[in-house]
Amino acid sequence: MPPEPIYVTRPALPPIADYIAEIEDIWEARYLTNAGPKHQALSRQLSDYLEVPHVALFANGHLALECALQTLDITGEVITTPFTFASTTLAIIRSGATPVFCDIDPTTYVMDPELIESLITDRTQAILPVHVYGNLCDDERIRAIARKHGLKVIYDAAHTFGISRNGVAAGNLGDVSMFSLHATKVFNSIEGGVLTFSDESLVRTFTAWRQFGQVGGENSESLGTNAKLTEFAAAMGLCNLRYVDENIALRERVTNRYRERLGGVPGIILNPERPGMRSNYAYFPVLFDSKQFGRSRDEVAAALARQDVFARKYFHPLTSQFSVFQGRFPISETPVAAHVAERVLVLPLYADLPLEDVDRICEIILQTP
Ligand code: T4K
Repeated sequence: MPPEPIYVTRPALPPIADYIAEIEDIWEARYLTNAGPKHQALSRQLSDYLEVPHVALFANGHLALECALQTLDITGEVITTPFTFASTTLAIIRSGATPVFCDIDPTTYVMDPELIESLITDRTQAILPVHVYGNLCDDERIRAIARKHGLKVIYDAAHTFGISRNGVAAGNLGDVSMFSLHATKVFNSIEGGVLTFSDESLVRTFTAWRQFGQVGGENSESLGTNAKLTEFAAAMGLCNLRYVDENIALRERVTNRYRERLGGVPGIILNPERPGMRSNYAYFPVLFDSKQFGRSRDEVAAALARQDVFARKYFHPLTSQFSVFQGRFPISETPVAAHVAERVLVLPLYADLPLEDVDRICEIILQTP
């Protein structure tokens, strides 16, 4: 029998008995959505787990990001990164603001803070960096720049569930952070998103936005939308949260195996290990330098695909190069991001990926003709 295909990720699911037990309450309560008991329980548990003062839950991470931008009235320029998933850039533009693309650091792939000030104009209102692959941005520098110029900092923390650095949890960085609870993430509620923040007044603002601008009653106090997390999604979150630490430990095992097999190979560049950081092992990005390794990223990806291993080119193309923008954002303005996007490949990584499969994947990579 040929081996089963291996995808870049495989969602974490709890034992099915856990989920059935959890959703039995929904039949009792007949409360299916609109911030019911499961939603409220998940909010409390996530605020504890993420070690943040406040959370607001959403139907998905993308709408959570749109909520942050729209309720903070960000309609001018937003300094951001093109080395990210579509959502980050689309949220800015769909909210009526203008992205200004900043280049990235060549080793961690997050926004290079040295370059931010040169991009600030009198129209700049916010900085929206991404902790890409769970590599935390230089928040101290970014916040100092933001304070000096009166800007908001909204983090796309979609990849950062459970991460902390020197005891500070990721959700406490910036004014607001967005976590994705999508099926493909370290922790999922099938679909889902979270905003974390310390300003208590935003609880009402965010809650209203996700339900048509209404907080009880029939009046809309803002131009909100419908972005509510259902009780079934919240129930999945409650179940998965019981196993997330175990899953992260299993992901660490897989990550270590990749590091053992691929570390030190000329032309294969791994993300640096992160001292002082509690990691979540969300992604395993690898950069292929074809001059040294002898084969390009695309050749390696094709060799893997021939063996039914589907690694992904996250993030290629850069969001600034999407066809919808019709060349509006020159790639020459972010040369490091352009370089990384041409060479990066994200390898399969999930809690129950057998180590023998990791070995096989590494063999295919190393033997790529
Ligand atoms: N900001 C950043 C930086 C993000 O990375 C994301 C999401 C967001 C914002 C937005 O958050 P959400 O609105 O999504 O909460 C996937 C995810 O759909 C997306 O959530 C994620 N980033 C992105 C990095 O990856 P695709 O288009 O690659 O998904 P797809 O369907 O190709 O899935 C990848 C692989 O996972 C498949 O080959 C098979 C496997 N898979 C996927 C699903 C959905 C399964 O085995 N089971 C499944 O149910 O975007």
